[in-house]
Amino acid sequence: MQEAPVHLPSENLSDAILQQLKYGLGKDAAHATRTDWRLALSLAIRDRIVDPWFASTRTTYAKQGKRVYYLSMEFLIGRLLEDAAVNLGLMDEVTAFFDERGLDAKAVIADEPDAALGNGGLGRLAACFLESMSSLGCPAHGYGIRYEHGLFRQSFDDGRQVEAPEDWLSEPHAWEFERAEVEYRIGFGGHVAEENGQTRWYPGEAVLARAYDTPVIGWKGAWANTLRLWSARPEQIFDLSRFNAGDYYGAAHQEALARTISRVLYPDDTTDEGKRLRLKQEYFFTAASLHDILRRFDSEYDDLSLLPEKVAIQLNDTHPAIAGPELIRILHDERGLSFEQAVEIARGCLAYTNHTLLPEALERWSVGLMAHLLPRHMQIIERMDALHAEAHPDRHVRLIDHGDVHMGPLAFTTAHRVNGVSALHSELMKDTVFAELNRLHPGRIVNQTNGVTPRRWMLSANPRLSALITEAIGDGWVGDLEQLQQLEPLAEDAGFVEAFAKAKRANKADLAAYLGKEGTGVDPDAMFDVQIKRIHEYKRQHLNILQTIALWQEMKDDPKGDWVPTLKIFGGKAAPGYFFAKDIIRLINKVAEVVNRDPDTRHLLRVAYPANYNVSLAERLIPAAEVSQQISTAGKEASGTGNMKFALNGALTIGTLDGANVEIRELVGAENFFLFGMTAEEVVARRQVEGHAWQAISADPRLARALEAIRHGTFGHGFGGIVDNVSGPDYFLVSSDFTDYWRASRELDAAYRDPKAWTRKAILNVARSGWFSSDRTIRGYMADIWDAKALSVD
Ligand code: T68
Repeated sequence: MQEAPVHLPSENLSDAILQQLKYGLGKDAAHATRTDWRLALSLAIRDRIVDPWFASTRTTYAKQGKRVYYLSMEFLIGRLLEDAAVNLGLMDEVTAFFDERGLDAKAVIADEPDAALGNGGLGRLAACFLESMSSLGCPAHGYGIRYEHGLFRQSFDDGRQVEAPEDWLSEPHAWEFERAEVEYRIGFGGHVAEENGQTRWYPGEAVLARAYDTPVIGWKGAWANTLRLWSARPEQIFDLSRFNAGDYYGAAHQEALARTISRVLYPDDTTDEGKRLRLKQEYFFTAASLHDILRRFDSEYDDLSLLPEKVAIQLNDTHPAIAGPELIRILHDERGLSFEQAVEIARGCLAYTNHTLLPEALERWSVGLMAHLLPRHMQIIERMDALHAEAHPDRHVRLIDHGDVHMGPLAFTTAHRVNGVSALHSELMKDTVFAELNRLHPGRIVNQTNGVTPRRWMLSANPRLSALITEAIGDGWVGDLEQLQQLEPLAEDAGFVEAFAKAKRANKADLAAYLGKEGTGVDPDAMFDVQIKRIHEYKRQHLNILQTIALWQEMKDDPKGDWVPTLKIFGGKAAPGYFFAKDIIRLINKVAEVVNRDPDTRHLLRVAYPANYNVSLAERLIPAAEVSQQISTAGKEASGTGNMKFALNGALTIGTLDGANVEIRELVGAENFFLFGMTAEEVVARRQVEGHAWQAISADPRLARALEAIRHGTFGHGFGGIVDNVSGPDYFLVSSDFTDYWRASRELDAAYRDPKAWTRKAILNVARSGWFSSDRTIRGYMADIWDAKALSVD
């Protein structure tokens, strides 16, 4: 934790940085390290956020605005310094300051640890939403957990993923303010008693949740919201009597146990193991957030029926779904409302976003565990289940089924709106997992297609293209991304086409230099083809690597052929317990080893897999990408947001009709998108075909040969599981989609051979991607779900 600055911040940024270095950090400029400079800069910039932050809070109180609370287990915020400097318009001054001292501003900014408090898309979406809510002036708080260790650090050992703990808090964290006075007691276990007709829960143990606030400044610094993260602490620091008796371990036991709750981010993006601790984490941050929300509400209003008018609580997936029973418990048990009133008010406040239809990722908790950890909540869930069954006697939806509490249906029934994250996904929700609930509650499911913040994913990440766009159409696009449409006519302007291609080429050269340092020699003129995301069978990195093997084999047959030199880039982590995904990682690395050193083809094909993919690496890769791989089995990727970042940065997508790919293709135009593969409906039908994988392999000699090479050990051994899977059950239809994927890939190569036509397509992708701004998404939530109004500081 950083001490508060002791001096008033200087108006002049240079002076402010020097003041912070001296008085905030106690360092002399002559001896400052890069980290000292980074911290001094961060503190100087943080000082500039405080006034707009206070002003935003005062405005919300004064105007009695409705507040939005975004509850999320994950906020994948990455680095904060550049976001803040960019949004405050300070980047030029920052660069000049370090230039003058012979220091590289970029390196200073890159010194910040990447806050990886999330696994993937869900956590990054929450971070983009925070930024957009601030940029739009939507009064909001993000609530989550201050994990001591974020997502594990990935390295490779002989191609295998190795996980090491991540340690972002080992250095001082310049952005947060610890709020020692904001602390809530969070109980677990114990028993429930009836007293004078009132039900009371007496927890058997408790921890304290302490608040840490990070201000989130919006575009042009006009508004700032708060990200409040909870850290777990013991009620009693340590047991002095045990300590004095020489039992040092025993004395520290309680503390260690309590702190475990906010120790690590759960490293899975599909399944939930480690049940007990995970459920504790979920209740811990949800309960602390609700206490905080109600405390703030009570300070302004004294009529609980106003809650839905003044408070919107968004549940980011079901991880905070215990908010329903907890809010009902507080309103009914502690505040004396009738159960029905409590349910109605809670539902008026709550809304739930679903991010997956994968059955294994839908949360459920055993009744035994729930009753043990949260006995009163279990009773409330039983009562809600009974009420729901009573209201709809001929229906089968149960909140409790086969001894499990189903968090999806629980969230659904305690929310007034439920949303999917792309048009296709929202429709599939109505047809599949929530079909019956949708019939019972028509109109409750709405769609809000995801978006990404243009400040980070264009303005900061791609300064070259940003400058070019601003030169062409002015800078209005940063706050209103649909203005990119004005670029359309420039796709026919030879000068602009050339400048655009030059910017992309320079971004590629930067990335080539970076990857070169990482050990992969790279030709910046090759086609940069990128697949970055969590490693998962449904995302089908194995389809991509199979096609890469087949391509390599054909190149070897005919090295003088008219091939497009290609660099295949992969990035992503696998859940530590997901062994199939880890095999895919090792296969990619082994293919890279073989292909990259093959003298016949190394001028034609390279494979790069930089380790430890994270937000900062994405910011390097996306601006340099020319091809965006979005190849999930149709019906499985809820939306995707990487797909939007690529299109916005002028990469052309090769993809299936899945998630937001559908909307991207509609907007950028079918002729500027390389479509392949089965539709979601065809996927369902294909699975019914007996021996579908074998049929596909028999019909495609390229696929058969690629699989044969793997089986015969061309890339080492231990890949039988992958080969057996894609030639046997092949649930994700890798084999059945292979032939069409090959066709689309070669069409893409053909298109790449005409650089001007390719660049035109790339420009049209940029010009037509404005709709994918998270500003648009947040406006949708404000209008359709939260009924919240934007405010501005007068
Ligand atoms: C992603 N989900 C979707 N989940 O897969 C992606 N899950 O299509 C979508 O674009 C994105 O959400 C945003 O809507 C996830 O990222 C998780 O990370 C996750 C984490 C823990 C448990 C389950």
